[in-house]
Amino acid sequence: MEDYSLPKDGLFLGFDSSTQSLKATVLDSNLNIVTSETVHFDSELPQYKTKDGVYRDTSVNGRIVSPTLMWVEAFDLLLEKLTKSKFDFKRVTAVSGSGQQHGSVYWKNGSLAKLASLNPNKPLMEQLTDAFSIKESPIWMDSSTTAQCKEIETAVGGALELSQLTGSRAYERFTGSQIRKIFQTQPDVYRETERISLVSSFMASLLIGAYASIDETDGSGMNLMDIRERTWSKIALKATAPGLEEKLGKLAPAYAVAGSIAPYFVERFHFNKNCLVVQWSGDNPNSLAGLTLNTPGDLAISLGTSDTVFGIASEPQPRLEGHVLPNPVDPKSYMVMLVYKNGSLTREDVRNRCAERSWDTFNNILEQTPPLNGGKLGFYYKEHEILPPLPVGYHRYVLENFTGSTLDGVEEHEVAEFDAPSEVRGIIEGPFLSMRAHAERFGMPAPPNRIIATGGASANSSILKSVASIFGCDVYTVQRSDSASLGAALRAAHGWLCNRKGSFIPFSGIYENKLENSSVSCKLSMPAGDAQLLSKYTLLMKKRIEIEDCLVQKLGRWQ
Ligand code: 5FX
Repeated sequence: MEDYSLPKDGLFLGFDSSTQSLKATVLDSNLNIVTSETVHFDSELPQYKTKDGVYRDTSVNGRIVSPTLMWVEAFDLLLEKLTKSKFDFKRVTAVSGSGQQHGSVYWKNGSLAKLASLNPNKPLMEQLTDAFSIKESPIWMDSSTTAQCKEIETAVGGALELSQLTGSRAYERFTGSQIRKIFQTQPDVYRETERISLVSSFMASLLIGAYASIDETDGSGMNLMDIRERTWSKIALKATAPGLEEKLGKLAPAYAVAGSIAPYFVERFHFNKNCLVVQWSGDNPNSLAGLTLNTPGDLAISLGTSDTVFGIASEPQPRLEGHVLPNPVDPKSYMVMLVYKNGSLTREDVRNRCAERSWDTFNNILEQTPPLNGGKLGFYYKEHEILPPLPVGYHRYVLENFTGSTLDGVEEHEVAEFDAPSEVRGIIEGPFLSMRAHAERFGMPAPPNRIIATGGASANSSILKSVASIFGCDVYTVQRSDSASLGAALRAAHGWLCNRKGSFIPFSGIYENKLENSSVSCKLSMPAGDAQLLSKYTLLMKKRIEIEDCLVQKLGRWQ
């Protein structure tokens, strides 16, 4: 019997550097949460003047960035908050973290030296003001690189070829096209950059006082990594920008140790000098770990700023839609994922317009409107959507003669508006029908074994009821909606164990016998809806995807 025990008094610290906030979650050796803390960018760092953590540049179509230094200052503030709450940093055995995927940071020539000699008497922000060649990091919401995406796909032989090579076709938010745009439009800045980090490896770099590797899982969100070999792809590098491999550094598995904690943190916050920093990874991969997803057929739906659907696959076939990533907690399998840009901010828009800005009112309306919405289908894109690739705009259709038993004779016509109750149901049913349709097209099992819901909106049982009816399976929730930082804390423990053993150990090793009573257990929240309703939703979904395909033909960014 292997010994997978964690040090009895040890703590495992997981961060989550997300679009709107920076969070920390701390687990003890029984995997119970001992403390958590958050810094909300807009309200706690108002000097950066972000809205939802970002700048939407109205002068350039689709450019969305965040100030890199804000992330550094948020880190200073979060650690100060933990200090004020008398958090005992000495007990932290290992740290890891989660970063919003795809966002990139550009370190100016000479910054490694700065990182390696941080003065513990000063905050990080003061010492890194001048460390970045680009002050505003492009993030996952950006959609300004359509031209570069096309160039990259053409150079590697087409969209499907790129997807088979890197796990995804070219996407505007993926780091490769972002880097290419910088190389093309600001060649001097590109030349002055000695290292390009992802948000995840950037934050890990701060903790180790040196450049941390990009982990293989988050690395697959760049259109630059060969998904099977887990190495930088020469063809993709060449298609993106010259001299890039050197600026990216090496890749590392997500369970590897990035380094020991830098003296800066030992002296300033009294971390133990033996505290290990485990590779940081992307937010969705960390959520997969935090939800303890381990069976193919389990599906996770994360309802946050972006909505994502993900699961595990052993032999995935990358396609034109969706993404394949290495599984962050199992080197043999993969993670498959669908991403929607219009998540919580778009739901809030409808709530504000149609439900008196109140979730209670919204839920009452949702409960009182009939499933299938009388054949009304809404497509709500407050932001340029990723899946499908459609521009900003709301489209509403009414299906004539829709009874739910056949699509024969069912015709749709577009309308300018829905009444408020139909709009409320429309913003819930529409996106979930789309998720189900794309998940099935991508080869995810239908119906899933079960769905584990996470993210802010997973606390809303009226919404979960629709999920259970539309997907036709039981929906589970976790006690905490911050699965990304929780997953990071679990990965910190896992990475520490792998390091002790000197090789990879199964992720389940860390939670064996502990899952039931720990903070990471999940519970059944909503049983599957009835079978008759499910078959009606199946027809509605088919109609929806037909209309969606027409919208893409007419308005899609790739046309
Ligand atoms: C994943 O591909 C995405 O673009 C988003 O889910 C971001 O990771 C959100 F942070």
